[in-house]
Amino acid sequence: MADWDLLLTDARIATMRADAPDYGVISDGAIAVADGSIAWIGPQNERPSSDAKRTRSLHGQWVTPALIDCHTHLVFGGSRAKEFEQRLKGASYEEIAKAGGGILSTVRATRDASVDELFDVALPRVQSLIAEGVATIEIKSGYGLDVENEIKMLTVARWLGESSGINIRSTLLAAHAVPPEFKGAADDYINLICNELLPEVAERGLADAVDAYCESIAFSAPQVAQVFRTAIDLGLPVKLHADQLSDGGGAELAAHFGALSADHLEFTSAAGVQAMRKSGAVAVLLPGAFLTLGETQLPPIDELRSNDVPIAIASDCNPGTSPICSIRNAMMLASRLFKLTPEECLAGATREAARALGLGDDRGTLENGKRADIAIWDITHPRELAYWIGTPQLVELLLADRT
Ligand code: DI6
Ligand code: FE
Repeated sequence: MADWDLLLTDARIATMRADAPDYGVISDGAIAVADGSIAWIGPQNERPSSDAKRTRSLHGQWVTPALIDCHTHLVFGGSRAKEFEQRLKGASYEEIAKAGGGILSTVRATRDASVDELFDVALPRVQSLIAEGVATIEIKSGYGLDVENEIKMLTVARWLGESSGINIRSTLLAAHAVPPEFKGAADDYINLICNELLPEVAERGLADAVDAYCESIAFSAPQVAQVFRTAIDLGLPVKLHADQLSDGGGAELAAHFGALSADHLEFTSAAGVQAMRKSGAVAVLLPGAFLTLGETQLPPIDELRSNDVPIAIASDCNPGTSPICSIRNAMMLASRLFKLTPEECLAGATREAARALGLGDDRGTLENGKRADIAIWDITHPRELAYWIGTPQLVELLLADRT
């Protein structure tokens, strides 16, 4: 009987291991896969002799860990192109939100859509990420804002996971905006989330994590804390949209609750970075939102680097602030706007994105025992992955479940 299901030979491998320099390159490598996991990886001339059901030479092509988009809102109804136009004519994101547009206009369209309709508009967004080499996507709720519609969104996310062939992690983001029926009564909405929605979501296993939006146009730190305490009591990990438009102490709040990640971080202070360093939270940077909102305040990149806070990059795909359903474009923007190196960009969409989802032990690098989600590329070096704009270089995405 064969020991391995698949043996890839003659590969140039960017393992992206945390403990190896320069992309963790193995220039003349082989990878053996068994039961969907990497059973052996290393230089070809060190490969033990073992039988494989299938052997495939990659003829010197590059392979990397499959990409991971660890922060998206890609399930939503309607379109916000009109607001995009309004913003270009001078209206601010906050002004539009306060006038009942913004997130709330997507809430109306999402509430009006059926499960089937939401699935049908979201699937092409998932497929466009897969076409770029993405094998794990996080999808947030947050446009339902009541028990029925938040659960509808999470159901769509689970369904996308079952039908797309890749791994989808779903996140409950009920504390995204105050729903219209709770205008002026945000605390009551928080109570609804904590007393009704979260227990039901946890019991039905519909979410892998819980997120919240801590911002002056959304929820205060004490309101987020109440949601986080409830989530943690129910055994769900937490993460936070933090300090995107102002320094609301979001990074500190996320760190205090042991959050997997704090995301955005444009206005995070030095104290916030320190708190993240101590807690081990991943910094998820979202350059698509930075670009779309025309932000000028950069996240504290040097501070994050010098404190060894892991930096992930995600698309933040959403109709309002980041209409970018592309992790490759997010990597490209992170290099141009945030001056991340190409290696940081690739690590941010593989190793660190896996950590941001609490999946660092399972995927995100090519190492023994990890999931065999592998991207094969037509490139001269992995630094090209943050360099080209709009050039699809994926040759093939190998998925662990299908090897
Ligand atoms: N921050 C964002 O950038 C998105 N959500 C959030 O909390 C915006 C979502 C939207 O405008 O629809
Ligand atoms: Fe977001």
